[in-house]
Amino acid sequence: MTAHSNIYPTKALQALDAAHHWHPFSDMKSLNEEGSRVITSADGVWLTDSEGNRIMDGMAGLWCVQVGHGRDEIADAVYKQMKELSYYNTFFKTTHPPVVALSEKLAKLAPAHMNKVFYCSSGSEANDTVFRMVRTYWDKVGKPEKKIIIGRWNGYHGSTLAGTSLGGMKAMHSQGDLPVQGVHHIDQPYWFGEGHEMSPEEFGIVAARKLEEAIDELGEDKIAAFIAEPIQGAGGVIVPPETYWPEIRRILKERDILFVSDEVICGFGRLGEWFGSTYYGMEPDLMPIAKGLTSGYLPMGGVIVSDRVAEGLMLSGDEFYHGYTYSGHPACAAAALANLEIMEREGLVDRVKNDIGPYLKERWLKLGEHPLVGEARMEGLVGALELVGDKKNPHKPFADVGTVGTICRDNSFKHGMVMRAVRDSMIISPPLVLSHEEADFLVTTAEKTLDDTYQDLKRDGLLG
Ligand code: PXG
Repeated sequence: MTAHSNIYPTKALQALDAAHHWHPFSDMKSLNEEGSRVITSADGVWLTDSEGNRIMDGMAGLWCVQVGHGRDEIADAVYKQMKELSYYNTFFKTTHPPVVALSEKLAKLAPAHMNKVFYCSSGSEANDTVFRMVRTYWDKVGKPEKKIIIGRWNGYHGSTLAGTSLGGMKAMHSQGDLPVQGVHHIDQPYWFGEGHEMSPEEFGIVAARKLEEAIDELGEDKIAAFIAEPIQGAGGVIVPPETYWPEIRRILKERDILFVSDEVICGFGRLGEWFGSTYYGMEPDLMPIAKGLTSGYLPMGGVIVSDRVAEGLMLSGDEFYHGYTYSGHPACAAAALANLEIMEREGLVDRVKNDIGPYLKERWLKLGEHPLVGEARMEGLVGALELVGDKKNPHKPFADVGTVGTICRDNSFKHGMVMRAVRDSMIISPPLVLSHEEADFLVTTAEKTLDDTYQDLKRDGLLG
C-alpha cells in the first residue's frame, strides 16, 4: 500500500492501523475497538479527515505548527536541500551550510548571552541532552557534587528516561521505575487547582518559595539546576500567578544553580516573544527547543546554551561525549530556516503579541461566563478552560477526573474543531497564522461544544 494517498476506505485503514500501529500515549485496546480518526491532508489551520470532514486544528498539531499547514516554501527548501546534501553528520570535525546558518540565526533570536546550539531530533532528546550537560558542566567547573536537578510536579519534559524523570507526571513515573536518581520535584504554581485558598499573588510567592525550601533542604552545594516550562503545556496550560516568576528570579539570583527554561512549547512565538522565558523576564542558562523550531514539518530539537555553560563545558579541553546521528540534520535545518524565515517575514511573533493574541484572548475569556467553566485563561496564543460541575463551588473536581474532558473533546470534534482535554480542562494552542475570522469560529465552536457538553452532563447526572 502506498503511504501518501487515501484511496482506501476509512474502515480498511482503521483495521490496518489497529493491526500494526502502536500509538503513543494510547490505550491500545480501546483505541483498536473504536478505530483511529484518519487525517489525510491539511492546509493553514484546517485538517481534512478520510471522510472529507474539515476540522480546525485548534492545537497546531501537537503545539507545534506555528506557520500553519501546507507551506510550499518549507517543502521546497527541504526538497532542494535533500537533492544537494540529504545527509551528512556533524561529528568528526565536519559541518554543513544549513546547520551553520541555522545556528547563527538561533543565536541572533536568543537572548544576547546565549550563542551556541546543540542539536537533536525532539524535545525529549533535548532534555536528555540538558540532563547530561548540566551535570557535566558542574563536573568541569570543579563542583562534581552538584548533581540534583529540581523539576516540578505535573511538569512535562518528554518521555525518554531523562525527560520522564525531569517531568512530574506520576502516571509516567509509574512505568519504568522512574524518576532516575538525583531528580527532585517541587509543587507546581497551579492556583486554580491547588492554591485557591490564597489570593493568586500570595500563592505565586508560596509556590516559588518551594524552590528556595528545596535548595535549603537538599543543600545548594548538591543542586545542579532547576528546570521549568514558562507555562506548563501538557500539564494543562498552567499560567503561573504574576508573582511567581519574579520570585523565582530573585531566588535564582541568590543561588548558584543553573536555570533551564524548557521552551519546547512556549518558544517560537507561542507567548508573543521568541522565547517564553523572555515573556517572563527570565535569563536561562539552557533552553531546550523543538516543535515550533520547524513548525513540525520535520523533527528537530536542540538546546540553546549560554556563554557561561559553553565556556564551562570547554574548560578541561576534552569532549562532551554526547550526540546523535541526526544532530543538525541538513534537511531538518533547511526546514527550520524556511520556517523561521516565514515567521519573520510575516511578523508572526509580533502578531501574537499585538494582534491575534489579544483578539482571541478577549473572546476566549468571555467563555469564563459559561455555566460549565470555572476559569478561562489565555496568554499569547495558548489557552485553557477549567470545566466545573458547580460554578458556586468551582474548585471541586468532578468525581471521575477526565471523563468530562473526554466528552467535551469528542463534542468539539463533532463541531469541527480539535481541542485537547487535560484532566477536565480544555486546551487550545492554534497556529500563529490564525485569522480573525478563524478565531471567531474557534470561540463560537468552543461555545457550542460547551453547551452540548453541559446538556450531556445534565442528562447523565454528571454535573455534581
Ligand atoms: N518539553 C515540553 C515542554 C514539551 O511540551 C517535550 C519537552 C518533549 O518533546 P518531544 O518532541 O520529545 O515530544 C514536550 C512535548 C500533549 C503532548 O499531549 C505534549 C508534548 C508531546 C506529546 C504530547 O500535550 N510535549
